[in-house]
Amino acid sequence: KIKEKLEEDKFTRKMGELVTEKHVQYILSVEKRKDNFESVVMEHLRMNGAYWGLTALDLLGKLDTVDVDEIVSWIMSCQHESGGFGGNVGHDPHILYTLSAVQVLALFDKLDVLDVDKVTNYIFSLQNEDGSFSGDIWGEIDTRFSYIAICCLSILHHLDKIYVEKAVKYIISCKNMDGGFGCTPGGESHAGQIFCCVGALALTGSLDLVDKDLLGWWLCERQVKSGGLNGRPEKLPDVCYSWWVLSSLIMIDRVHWISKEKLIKFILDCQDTENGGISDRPDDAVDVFHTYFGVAGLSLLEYPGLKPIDPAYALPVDVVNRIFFTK
Ligand code: GRG
Ligand code: ZN
Repeated sequence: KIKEKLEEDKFTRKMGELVTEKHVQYILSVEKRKDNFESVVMEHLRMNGAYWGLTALDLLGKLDTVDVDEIVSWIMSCQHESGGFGGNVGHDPHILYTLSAVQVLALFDKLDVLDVDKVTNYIFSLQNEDGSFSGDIWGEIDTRFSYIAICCLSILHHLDKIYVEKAVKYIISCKNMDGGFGCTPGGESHAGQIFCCVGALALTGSLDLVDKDLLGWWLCERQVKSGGLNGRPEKLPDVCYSWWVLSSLIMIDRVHWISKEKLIKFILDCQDTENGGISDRPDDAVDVFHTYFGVAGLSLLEYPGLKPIDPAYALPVDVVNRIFFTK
């Protein structure tokens, strides 16, 4: 028994552990602080920040510590007459913030405050002739926006609003020889874009169009010596790829091709164990983005005490179940 206990202690010391309460405090404090450097830089991304912070809180089991009505009314005041949402009050609408707004409303079971036709018409207005999506009226095209359109419409039960077949065809036109995907046809494979393309294909039931062994091989090669994952060959590991790479590996059923234990250790090593928060790499400064993706990665790795997250919707599994099985 004593020997067993010693072994267990050695393991915990080696692995460290998730300082849940510190992360909850860190996320809540970032939400309140409006005058620090991070908040100033993040001002235009507030809607995305709200999704990262609140989803992390939910995974940590602490969503009940925030004021739901205040957040919901702030979200609705970010909606533009076109139906899309801006990053903050008075900002121009963009598909990026529209997904975050819909996801946060889903977290709180408040999707019924939306005028669904208005939001879905906005998304449809961004689909181009070749099936691709622009991010806003200025026209930038990227497979990120294809994922967002499909994820958003799927949450709202309105995939029928767009040309799904054309959308899938465009995503496949961004597939590369290495099995990965880029942001437009011919664009270099990048783990972030791979998440978007694999996620969109998963949500439209088109994963049979992916060469799972070839892509799985590219994705599992992202794990470096420290256990962390990078986003492309020869790049440094970064906690956020624990989401982009890992969720993709799960969707194509190849997650057993990396070492889960080493990745858990890498993420735990990126915590600020004193003040809370998770950084991109050990000893860097923490931020909400990496705190969310660290926690979400640990959730995908089935770390004890965390709610499970859905790899395609990037929402807690219980939220996704509520969307599809209760109404
Ligand atoms: C709901 C989770 C969720 C996402 C919404 C916005 C979006 C859809 C997806 C973004 C996908 C993406 C492109 C992620 C990559 C972000 C990132 C870390 C980019 C950094 O790229 P580089 O080239 O860094 O600057 P590296 O790591 O290659 O050195
Ligand atoms: Zn990162």
